[in-house]
Amino acid sequence: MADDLGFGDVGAYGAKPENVMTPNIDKLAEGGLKFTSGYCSASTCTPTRYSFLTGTYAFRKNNTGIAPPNSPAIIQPGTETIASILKKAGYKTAVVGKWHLGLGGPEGPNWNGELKPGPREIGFDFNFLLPTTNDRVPQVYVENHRVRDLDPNDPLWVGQKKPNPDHPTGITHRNTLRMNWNDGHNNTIHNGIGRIGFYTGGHTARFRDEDLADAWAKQSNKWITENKDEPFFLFFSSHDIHVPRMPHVRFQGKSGMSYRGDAIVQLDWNVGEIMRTLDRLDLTEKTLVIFCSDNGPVLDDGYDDEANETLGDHNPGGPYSGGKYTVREGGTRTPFISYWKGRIAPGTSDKMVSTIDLAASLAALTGVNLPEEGMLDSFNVLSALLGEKSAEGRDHIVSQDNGRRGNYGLRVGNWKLQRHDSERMYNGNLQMEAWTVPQYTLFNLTEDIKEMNNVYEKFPEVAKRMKNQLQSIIDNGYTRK
Ligand code: NG6
Ligand code: CA
Repeated sequence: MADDLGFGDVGAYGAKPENVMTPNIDKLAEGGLKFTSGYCSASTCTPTRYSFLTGTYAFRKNNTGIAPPNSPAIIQPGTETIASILKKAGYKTAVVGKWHLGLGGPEGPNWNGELKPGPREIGFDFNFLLPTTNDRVPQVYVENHRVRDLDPNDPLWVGQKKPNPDHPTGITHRNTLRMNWNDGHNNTIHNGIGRIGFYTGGHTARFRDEDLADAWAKQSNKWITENKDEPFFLFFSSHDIHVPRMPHVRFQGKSGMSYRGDAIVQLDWNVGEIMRTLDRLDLTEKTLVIFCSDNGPVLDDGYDDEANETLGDHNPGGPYSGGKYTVREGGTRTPFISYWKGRIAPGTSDKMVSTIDLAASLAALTGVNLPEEGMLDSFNVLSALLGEKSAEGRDHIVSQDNGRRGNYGLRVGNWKLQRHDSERMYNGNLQMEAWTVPQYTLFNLTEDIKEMNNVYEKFPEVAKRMKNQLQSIIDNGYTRK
């Protein structure tokens, strides 16, 4: 799962080689099934990841907006997840990379002690994590229940307020930054970059932004190798191409764009590393690989990294409008590829599938029953993922932007309803401006792929039907039959 990667950000989905090259991801698309209606469930990170793991839409649960640095665990122990399901089927399970779903009990993470509950309490045998996002503090790895390489004599403190009046911040020490901020990201400075939130201590545990991708490759390759003789499930959760975009020096300047493009090259390398490991272990024909993203693209996400200025003719959202934070197609329709050498015939699929469906689909693949009380919105789209003749995708998909009182999108066939409950609505230009719209808008994607022409008044029957459908999806509390 990539982070903030848009529909048009990879070669197989239309990115031009002079802007960015993604040979490893393209290889998956060429040798596997490239979905044109592959979705994630939200246009921000935490709700998509919540739904991906639990198989339930995040808007059903309070408090599933973008998680802050000291967020307690959002998914409670005892909740069935894609990992616990696969564990039941005898799989070894791991998550490597960005978590952003909180750690610890109601009081939040105990950074110097045991960080639980966390992934291990909801079905993962092993975790090696970046706790939230790398623009949020702290810059440390969490390996199983502990911060890795933490020196007990230099305890790690994480908080929302300045720990002391002299604590250097992105405001007081702005001239020392190597990447300037333009919105938020002006609290504690680490590695020359201002962050969201404050922290002190834990110096031996801190990493450099430039080394994240290498750490993910090392840990996932090691874990795959250790578990090669058993069935395994790896949730590989790259931080690329989220801000701060600070790729390793060997990837800097490797795209025709700024660090946003270089981070895509780095992500592609990470994908290649995993595929090379599978090849080396002779596992490629025994492994289903899914490539996806957690939300659509954003250019300027709070740092001056020239993503806008160097964009040229690159289209991060492909043909779609909107992106991260929006309920337009660009917010949740992303690259989505299923690859299984020898099992999935290469091709393109227009079946509607979502990251939220992976739980039910992998349960079907491994012969596990879904819990009666959970995975309320996960559909078994295995036949579509495998590209079988009888393939069935979804007949509808709901998207959301962030927390509970936010905005929704509902796609049924080629009709798209948007519902705006929040006062703030981001516009379609990947800019973070407030935009006022009617509460409901309706679009015909067949002739209006960019959702520009509101036909809500013109098609009152469709509008009414979809409005009611969305309302009952919310009220019923589930969509899985
Ligand atoms: C926003 C941050 C943005 C990003 C986002 C979460 C500011 C001004 N913006 O609040 O930079 O971190 O949260 O992104 O601080 S996500 O992909 O994890 O949802
Ligand atoms: Ca994201």
